[in-house]
Amino acid sequence: MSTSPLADLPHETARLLEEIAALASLEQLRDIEPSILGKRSVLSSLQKSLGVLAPEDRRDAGAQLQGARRVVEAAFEARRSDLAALARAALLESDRLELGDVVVNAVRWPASVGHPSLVAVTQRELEDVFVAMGFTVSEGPEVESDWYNFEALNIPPAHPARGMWDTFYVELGEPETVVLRTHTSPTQVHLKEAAALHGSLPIHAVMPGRCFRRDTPDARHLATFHQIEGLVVDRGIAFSDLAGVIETFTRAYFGPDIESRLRPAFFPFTEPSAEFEVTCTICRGAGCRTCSQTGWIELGGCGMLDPAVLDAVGIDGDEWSGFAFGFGIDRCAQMRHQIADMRALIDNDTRFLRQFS
Ligand code: FA5
Repeated sequence: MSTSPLADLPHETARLLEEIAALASLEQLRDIEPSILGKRSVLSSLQKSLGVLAPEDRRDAGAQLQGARRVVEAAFEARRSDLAALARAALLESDRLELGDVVVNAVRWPASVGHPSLVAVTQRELEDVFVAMGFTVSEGPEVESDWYNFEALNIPPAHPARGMWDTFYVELGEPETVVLRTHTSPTQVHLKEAAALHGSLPIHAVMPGRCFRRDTPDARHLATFHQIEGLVVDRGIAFSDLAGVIETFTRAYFGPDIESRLRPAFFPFTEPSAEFEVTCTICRGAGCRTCSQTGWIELGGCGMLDPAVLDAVGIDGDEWSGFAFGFGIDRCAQMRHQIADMRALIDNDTRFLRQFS
């Protein structure tokens, strides 16, 4: 008489249960899973061996094997959750703080209540400078549609100039139609639209706010930073008006010792366009790591409004003209306070922060 293929099943089941009980970590459990429950496991090869049985014996043997498999699977899952609980407990234990790990300072009075960040202070100072020059202050949304951030600024989809702004997209609506604004320029669009709608031209406004770019942080860049946008829409505005505003701003904010210059540049929404630079205050123009050895730091872009961006919001470009600018607030703070690396602004090192309280 031939022996049943399942003669060893009780013994094999007991062996598997012992093996499972002996598992000491989730890694071991993961490693051993294929040999206990997988295609090459003892249980699977026993399953294959049932083919030699007569059909009426095969059903009983199949049920017996299924029963054994369920026991092994249940033991395996129970061990998995025990080991997971042990791993969690070990992690909590290793993270536990001992009394000596925490230094509790007796509260001294008056307790420190913190202070506005250097960037917030700088933003207020810049607003003050422009308000003194007759500008109003407006704010716009940080999440924008593609139209406000790009299209209304003369940057249609797939335009190569989009490469100038490495954009974070928000998962809303059609793919790549909602963005975290890459600059404050979309706020100009909101202002121009509202003025066209309400017939409230001219505009002399600045618009500060937070911007976002997929820029790798370095000595002069952060992924979340701040700009202050300027917009003038009026009759008979010339480039000399723009240059005059920038010159007045530089003297008011940085004082007479800082040299500034405008260099020709390209922005799709202004023509002509320029970059506004100041002497690097870290090296006083000699060249250093902060200014990439150039002696100059770019603070912003500016230019005369392209008539196409006035048309886009329904303002008659024959009657109205103007200029716009966008300065980095963090950059202004960096140059004014000679901060060699902009990342210090977000490191939260209290020794650094305390200097600006
Ligand atoms: C612009 O963003 C244009 N919107 C400026 C503009 C407005 C031009 C109106 C013409 C008319 P740009 O990408 O060069 O341009 O940025 C302007 C300034 O923002 C930079 O000079 C810099 O001071 C600041 N800036 C830009 N990217 C970063 C960043 N990743 N981190 C910190 N500051 C930044």
